[in-house]
Amino acid sequence: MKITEIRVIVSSPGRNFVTVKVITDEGLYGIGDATVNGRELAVVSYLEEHVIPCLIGRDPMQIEDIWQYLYRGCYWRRGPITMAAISGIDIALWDIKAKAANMPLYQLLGGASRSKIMCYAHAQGRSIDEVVEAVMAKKEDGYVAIRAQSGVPGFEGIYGIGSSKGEKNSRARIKNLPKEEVWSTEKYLPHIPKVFEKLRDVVGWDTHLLHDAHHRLTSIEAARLGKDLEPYRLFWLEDPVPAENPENYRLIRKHTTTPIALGEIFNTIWDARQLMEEQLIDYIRTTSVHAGGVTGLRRIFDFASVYGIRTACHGPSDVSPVAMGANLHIDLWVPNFGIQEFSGYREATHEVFPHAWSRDGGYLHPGEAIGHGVDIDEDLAAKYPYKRGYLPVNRLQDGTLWHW
Ligand code: EZ4
Ligand code: CO
Repeated sequence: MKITEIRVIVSSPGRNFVTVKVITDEGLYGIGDATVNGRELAVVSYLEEHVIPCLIGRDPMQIEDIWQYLYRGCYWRRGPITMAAISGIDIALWDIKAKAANMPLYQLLGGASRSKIMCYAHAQGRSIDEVVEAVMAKKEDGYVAIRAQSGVPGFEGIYGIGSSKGEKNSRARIKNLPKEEVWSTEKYLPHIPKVFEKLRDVVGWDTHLLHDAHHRLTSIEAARLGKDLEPYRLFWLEDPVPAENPENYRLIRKHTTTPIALGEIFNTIWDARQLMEEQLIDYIRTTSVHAGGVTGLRRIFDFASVYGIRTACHGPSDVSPVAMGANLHIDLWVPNFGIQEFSGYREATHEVFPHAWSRDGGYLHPGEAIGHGVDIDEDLAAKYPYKRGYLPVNRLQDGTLWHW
C-alpha cells in the first residue's frame, strides 16, 4: 500500500478544525485531527509545506517509522505545532491500519478492557445558584461526573463561565483579537470551597465533582485550595499550577490529598515524565491530537500505568470529533483508564464529522465501525470557512498579564 495524497481540510462548523485525510492507492483512506486552538493555520502550513511532500509514496502501514521520521527526523523536536502535525498524520494512519485489518481500532490496540467509558461534562455559572442549577441539569442528563466552574460574585471574568462583560474588549471585538479578561486569585480562593460545599448539599455524594484551576495558582495557593476542598471529596483539582517546573507539584502533594490532574497542554512523554515518576499527579490529561496521536498517547499511558497514574484525555469542543474518536478507542483499551472529558459539540460539528461513537448518559463508546469510525463530510466542511479565532488572555487587576 502507498500513500498517494494527503489533504488538509480547514473548516469552522462553530469553531475552527484542522483535519488530515490520508489517501492510499488501495482506496482506503484515514482521517486525523491536527487542531491547535487559536494557532490553526500554523499547523496547516507545517503539514503542507514540510510534512506531506515527505510522505507521498510511503507505506502507510509503517506508522512507527513515519512517527519517528517526523519526530526525530525534523531535528526540532517537540512543540505544539510539530506534535499536532504528527498527531494528525498518526491518527489517520491508525485509521487506515484498522480499516485494512477490518477491525475497530480498539481491537488492534489489544481489545476492550471495559464495556463503557465514564466521561465528565462541563457546568458553569456566575453565582453559586447558577452553578448548582447547571450541575443539576447535567446530572439530569445522565452524567455521573461533572466539572463545576464558578464566577466570583462582584467580579466578572473568571475562566469557564462564558464571555465576560464590562471589560475593555473593544479592540478585541473590532479586530477579532483575543478577548482580555481580569483575574484575582485572592477573590477566587475563598469562594471555590463555598461552591463545592453547596454543591455537595444539593447534588449529594454519588456524583463525581471536578474543578479546573487552569494554571492560575502558585504552588502554595494550590496547596491551600486542595486542603480547603478536602471535605467535599473532589474527583480532582485540574491544572492548579503551570508545569514548566514539575517540582512545583511537590509542595502541593505535601499538603493535600485532593487528587491532581494535569497535562492537557503536554505534547510528549517528556513533559510528563518527572511528574509521573515522582507520582506528583493522579491523572494524566494528554490527548491524541496534541500528544503525538495514538502512537504518542499509548506510550505516555503505558508509562503512567507503571506509577499507578490513570488516564483522562482532554476532550473539550476544540478537540474535534476525530480526535475524540481516537481517544475513545484508547480509553476502551487502556488498562489504567480514569475518565474522559466530554464537553459536547454543536450540531454543525456533528454533521461535518459523522461518527460511530456515541454517548449513553454518563458514558461514551467508540462504536464498532472499522477504523476509528469518524469521517469528514468535505462538501459540508467547505460551507464553513475558517475564521480567525483566539483563546482569551488574562490580566491581574493592575494589568499584569497572567495565565489564562
Ligand atoms: O481551555 O480546550 O479542561 N479543559 C480545558 C479547555 C481548554 C481549551 C483550550 O483550547 O481547560 O477548556
Ligand atoms: Co482544563
